[in-house]
Amino acid sequence: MSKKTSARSAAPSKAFATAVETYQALGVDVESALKTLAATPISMHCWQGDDVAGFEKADATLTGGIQATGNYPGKARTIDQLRQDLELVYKLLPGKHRLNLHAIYGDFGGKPVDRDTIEPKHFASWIDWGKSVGLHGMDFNPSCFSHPLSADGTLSHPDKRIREFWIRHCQASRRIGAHLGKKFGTRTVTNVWIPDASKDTPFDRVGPRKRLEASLDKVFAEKLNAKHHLDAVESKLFGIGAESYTVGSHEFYLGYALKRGNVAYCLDAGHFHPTESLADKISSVLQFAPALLLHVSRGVRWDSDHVVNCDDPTKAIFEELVRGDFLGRTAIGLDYFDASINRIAAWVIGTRAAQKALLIALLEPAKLLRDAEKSGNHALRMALLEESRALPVGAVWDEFCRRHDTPGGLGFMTEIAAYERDVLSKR
Ligand code: RNT
Ligand code: ZN
Repeated sequence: MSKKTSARSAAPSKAFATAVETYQALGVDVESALKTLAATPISMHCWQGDDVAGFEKADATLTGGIQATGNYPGKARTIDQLRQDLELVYKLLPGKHRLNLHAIYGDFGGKPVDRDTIEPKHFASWIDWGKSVGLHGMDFNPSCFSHPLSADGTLSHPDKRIREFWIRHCQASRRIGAHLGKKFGTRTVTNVWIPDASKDTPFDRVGPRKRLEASLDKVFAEKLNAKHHLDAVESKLFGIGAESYTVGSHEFYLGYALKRGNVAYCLDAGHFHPTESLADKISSVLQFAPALLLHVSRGVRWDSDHVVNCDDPTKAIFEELVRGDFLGRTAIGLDYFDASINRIAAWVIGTRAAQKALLIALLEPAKLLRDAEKSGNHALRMALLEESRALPVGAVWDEFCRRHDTPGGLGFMTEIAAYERDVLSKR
């Protein structure tokens, strides 16, 4: 992208040269790690910019058991504002990335367009904009929430007419996804998540799941070009007002993805019991499913969608992707929405945190760790893992940022503060 403002400093730092030697002594090739990092786009979610409101109408209310808390000033209220914000975000991210759109973010030109009648043309201006800022591509999602017909369920609703409305919406969304993929020449993932669930203990757990399966079969019936398009289904354990039963549970969607064979399974880091490890699920899912979509998120005590940090659970996810050689079969998306801090900082910090977690994983002394484990030397394995925790990754990260003409260290916060002063505070 020719988007960076900061002047690139002429040469790598001394700290980087020392770091390369340190990693080399552990059998780690820093240049190859940087190459893989540069070749791994993150699909950044558009909905961090406006608390999942979208552009169907002003003051949309978010429903479906998901919630953005906080009231930080400056949120994007128009498509132009959201794009202006995103331009700054992409400028502050090293590498080429993707944008993940929800159906409610269409360019509807102020006219009411119901969800079952959305078309590729409503996303034409997004494609033009995305190309103009050099995006790697776009991903897509039907929006089966925040709608009068989604209050009591969508694809599993007992009323056939309501189910069919949402089937049409998901079918339309897949066509838009395939269109985006074709236009960008990279594969678009269209991910289906529905909020269908029950606050209190249901009597019948079977009926809704049968209906959901039948609806999904209709949604996915049309064959789309796999070169441009990949379907995904996202499971969940619980949400607000959805504490007792979720129709599209982990077992349900894992089974469904496997039944179809060409549908990716989406693991969201906030969608499991807080003591479960998302990272541990990756190798099991990819043992059988063709592809994985990740919603990297940070649930704090519940599916709270806090900004992603480079914390232990996040690092563990990326370690698994690298150790298992799964990067080629995994689409990495983010899913969080924090309205309590500067939203642009939330985007940038979270995306950079995911990239840093990937870099740390790519810099593990993998060969030595494998050898230690193979020979049964578990003390050495532990020592190596401990050693890895204090390796000079910061110098490598800064070099990556330098090569991509992006501020290293905390430099990005200076640009965000200036934008807050000049743009956000005037909204
Ligand atoms: C909800 C799911 C879903 C949404 C977005 C907006 O729990 O995680 O992915 O967050 O589609
Ligand atoms: Zn999600």
